[in-house]
Amino acid sequence: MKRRNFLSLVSGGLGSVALFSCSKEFAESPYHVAAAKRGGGAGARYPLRIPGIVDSPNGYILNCKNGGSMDVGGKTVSNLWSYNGEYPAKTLVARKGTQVKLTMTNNLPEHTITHWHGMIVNSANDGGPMLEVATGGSYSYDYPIIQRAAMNWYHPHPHLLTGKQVNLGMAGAFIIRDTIEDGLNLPGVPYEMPLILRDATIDRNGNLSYKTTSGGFNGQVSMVNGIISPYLNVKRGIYRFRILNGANSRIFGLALSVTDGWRLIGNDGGLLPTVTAPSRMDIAPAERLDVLVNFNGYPDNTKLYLKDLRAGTDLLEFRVNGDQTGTFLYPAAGSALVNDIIPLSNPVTTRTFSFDGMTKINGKVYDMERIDWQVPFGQVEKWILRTNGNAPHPVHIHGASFMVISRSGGRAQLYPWEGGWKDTVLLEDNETVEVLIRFDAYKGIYLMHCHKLEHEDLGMMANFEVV
Ligand SMILES: [Cu+2]
Repeated sequence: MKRRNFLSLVSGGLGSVALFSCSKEFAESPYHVAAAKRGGGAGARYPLRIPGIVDSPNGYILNCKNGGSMDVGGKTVSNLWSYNGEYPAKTLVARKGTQVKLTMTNNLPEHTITHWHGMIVNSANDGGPMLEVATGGSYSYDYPIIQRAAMNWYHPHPHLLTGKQVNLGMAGAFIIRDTIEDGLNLPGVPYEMPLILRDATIDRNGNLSYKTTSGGFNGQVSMVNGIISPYLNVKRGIYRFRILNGANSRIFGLALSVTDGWRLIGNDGGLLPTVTAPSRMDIAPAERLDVLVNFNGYPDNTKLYLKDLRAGTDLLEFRVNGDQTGTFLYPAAGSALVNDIIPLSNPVTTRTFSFDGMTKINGKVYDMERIDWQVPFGQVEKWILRTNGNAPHPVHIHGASFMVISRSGGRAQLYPWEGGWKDTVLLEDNETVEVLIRFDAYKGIYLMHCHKLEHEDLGMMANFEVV
């Protein structure tokens, strides 16, 4: 089939390309100069975009289209691919126990399908590559929300083209609410918002430039909610930031410019049992953090920063002015938050998965037609994820959340944001990570893959079947 020929062509052709080289095209871009000069909050900043909300999507239409324009902070890119013309796409919000009904229409010049990352849905609603639709087609989704409160997200998941479509602007947040969260007095809108982090390369024509490399896309500027060098006006009080790493490949090392200014309360799978206050949180593609930031006590006109310690940049500037209306939870580090998580234990079966090179799992490149293993419904299993090199590999599993129980080799530890329920876990070089997982919602075909999207598109993905 054509797909296989294309894959072998790509993997053969990329061997000679230097990874992370700065292209000539980019070196000439005015953004490069601006980005290089930025640091310590200097330079022009632009208002953070806060995506609009679609509450209880029922009949909502996600129109996938290309050729849109977007303000990225004082400049406009004109080759956006998007859901309904916006990046980030609308934040969908739905409560546990409700039904979601929406339709994706494909007005892109190539096939696509939309995946609900982190949502526990049956395989017909999961949006994997086997369900992709051609230009002019559509796909209707209809699924119940059966999981706890969390921030998930949606993005394209077609065969071979995921990295490109996400990079050109297709992604949005999906927030699930439930009664446990309701009882915690957490900040809501306008003091709660998604912060979708990513990187991008803007070419000299002012367009988004996506070039795939086997090492992963490495953009030259960072964006928060699609804005380069954003600021956010905040009031003295508590804010709830729902952070998503929406980058193709980049890992962010997040920190605040002040000491002890935040609390980690949740991650991929929702609220955590215990509140922590890590000074730094490294977040890989597709991982989420639920963070409370305390802006109390700062005089008017104070500026604080959300920093990326890996790139040495200030991702987002907070400008404090005035007082918040209402008072919200800001728990002490170490305090208990929720008690609805029942840990998995006593795995019946152990499976080992080796993430090999940049294209394979257990020595195999993805084949849409091949089911690589079967998992009994309702059974607790231990999955051992390992890599020998060519990491990082953020490993994502569809169809169930999992619990990370150990990491050996490499960093040889677990982090506070890896507690509770996860759907994506980072493997750095030489790391072995053990997770416990149980598929107890639906039988059917699901995916496991590297969420470095270039690795995914090159074949570091596998189908399995819950039976
Ligand atoms: Cu990978």
